[in-house]
Amino acid sequence: MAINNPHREKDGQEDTDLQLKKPPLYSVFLLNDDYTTMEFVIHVLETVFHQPAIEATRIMLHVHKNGKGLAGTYTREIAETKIDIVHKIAREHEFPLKCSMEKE
Ligand code: TYC
Repeated sequence: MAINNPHREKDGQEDTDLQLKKPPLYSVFLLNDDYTTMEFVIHVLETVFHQPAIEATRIMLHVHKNGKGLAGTYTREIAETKIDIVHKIAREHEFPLKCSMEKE
Protein backbone atom coordinates (compact mmCIF):
# COMPACT_ATOMS: atom_id res chain seq x y z
CA MET A 1 0.00 0.00 0.00
CA ALA A 2 1.33 3.47 -0.87
CA ILE A 3 1.58 5.64 2.24
CA ASN A 4 0.29 9.23 2.02
CA ASN A 5 3.15 11.66 1.46
CA PRO A 6 2.98 15.44 0.85
CA HIS A 7 5.53 15.21 -2.02
CA ARG A 8 3.77 12.46 -3.92
CA GLU A 9 2.61 14.50 -6.86
CA LYS A 10 5.85 16.43 -7.46
CA ASP A 11 7.09 16.03 -11.05
CA GLY A 12 3.75 14.52 -12.01
CA GLN A 13 4.51 11.30 -10.09
CA GLU A 14 1.56 9.04 -9.40
CA ASP A 15 1.12 8.39 -5.67
CA THR A 16 1.13 4.66 -6.42
CA ASP A 17 4.84 5.02 -7.47
CA LEU A 18 5.95 6.01 -3.99
CA GLN A 19 6.43 3.34 -1.36
CA LEU A 20 7.81 4.52 1.99
CA LYS A 21 9.84 1.70 3.57
CA LYS A 22 9.20 0.88 7.21
CA PRO A 23 12.38 1.14 9.31
CA PRO A 24 13.92 -2.06 10.69
CA LEU A 25 12.79 -2.92 14.22
CA TYR A 26 14.94 -4.09 17.13
CA SER A 27 13.83 -6.09 20.16
CA VAL A 28 15.31 -5.02 23.50
CA PHE A 29 15.85 -7.83 26.03
CA LEU A 30 16.50 -7.64 29.77
CA LEU A 31 19.09 -10.14 31.03
CA ASN A 32 18.96 -11.93 34.37
CA ASP A 33 21.59 -11.54 37.10
CA ASP A 34 21.81 -12.54 40.76
CA TYR A 35 22.00 -9.05 42.33
CA THR A 36 19.49 -6.64 40.77
CA THR A 37 16.34 -6.57 42.88
CA MET A 38 13.03 -7.67 41.42
CA GLU A 39 11.53 -4.33 42.45
CA PHE A 40 14.15 -2.42 40.46
CA VAL A 41 13.56 -4.51 37.32
CA ILE A 42 9.80 -3.91 37.59
CA HIS A 43 10.49 -0.17 38.03
CA VAL A 44 12.66 -0.16 34.87
CA LEU A 45 10.00 -2.00 32.86
CA GLU A 46 7.32 0.46 34.00
CA THR A 47 9.29 3.68 33.55
CA VAL A 48 11.64 3.05 30.59
CA PHE A 49 9.55 0.54 28.60
CA HIS A 50 6.07 1.83 29.60
CA GLN A 51 4.85 -1.62 30.59
CA PRO A 52 1.76 -1.80 32.84
CA ALA A 53 2.51 -3.07 36.38
CA ILE A 54 1.06 -6.56 35.79
CA GLU A 55 3.00 -7.02 32.53
CA ALA A 56 6.20 -5.63 34.11
CA THR A 57 5.92 -8.23 36.88
CA ARG A 58 5.28 -11.02 34.37
CA ILE A 59 8.31 -10.02 32.24
CA MET A 60 10.57 -9.71 35.32
CA LEU A 61 9.58 -13.21 36.52
CA HIS A 62 10.11 -14.60 33.00
CA VAL A 63 13.65 -13.11 32.92
CA HIS A 64 14.37 -14.38 36.46
CA LYS A 65 13.37 -17.92 35.42
CA ASN A 66 14.58 -18.08 31.78
CA GLY A 67 17.62 -15.76 31.66
CA LYS A 68 16.26 -13.13 29.29
CA GLY A 69 12.98 -11.56 28.25
CA LEU A 70 11.51 -9.06 25.81
CA ALA A 71 11.08 -5.55 27.21
CA GLY A 72 9.92 -3.91 23.94
CA THR A 73 10.50 -3.47 20.20
CA TYR A 74 11.63 -0.15 18.69
CA THR A 75 13.50 1.50 15.84
CA ARG A 76 17.30 1.36 16.20
CA GLU A 77 17.96 4.76 17.80
CA ILE A 78 15.11 4.41 20.31
CA ALA A 79 16.24 0.87 21.26
CA GLU A 80 19.85 2.12 21.73
CA THR A 81 18.71 5.08 23.83
CA LYS A 82 16.54 2.89 26.10
CA ILE A 83 19.48 0.50 26.63
CA ASP A 84 21.76 3.45 27.51
CA ILE A 85 19.15 4.75 30.00
CA VAL A 86 18.74 1.31 31.66
CA HIS A 87 22.52 0.84 31.99
CA LYS A 88 22.92 4.37 33.39
CA ILE A 89 20.20 4.08 36.07
CA ALA A 90 21.32 0.53 36.97
CA ARG A 91 24.91 1.83 37.46
CA GLU A 92 23.61 4.71 39.58
CA HIS A 93 21.86 2.16 41.84
CA GLU A 94 24.94 -0.13 41.76
CA PHE A 95 23.03 -2.95 40.06
CA PRO A 96 24.64 -5.03 37.26
CA LEU A 97 21.40 -5.14 35.19
CA LYS A 98 22.10 -5.46 31.45
CA CYS A 99 20.04 -5.24 28.24
CA SER A 100 20.72 -6.51 24.73
CA MET A 101 19.09 -5.82 21.37
CA GLU A 102 18.42 -7.99 18.31
CA LYS A 103 17.29 -6.93 14.86
CA GLU A 104 13.90 -8.40 13.91
N1 TYC B 1 17.40 -12.65 39.53
C1 TYC B 1 17.15 -11.42 40.26
C2 TYC B 1 16.93 -11.72 41.73
O1 TYC B 1 16.72 -12.87 42.10
C3 TYC B 1 15.95 -10.64 39.70
C4 TYC B 1 16.15 -10.19 38.31
C5 TYC B 1 15.12 -10.34 37.38
C6 TYC B 1 17.33 -9.55 37.90
C7 TYC B 1 15.26 -9.88 36.07
C8 TYC B 1 17.51 -9.09 36.60
O2 TYC B 1 16.58 -8.76 34.41
C9 TYC B 1 16.45 -9.26 35.69
N2 TYC B 1 16.97 -10.70 42.58
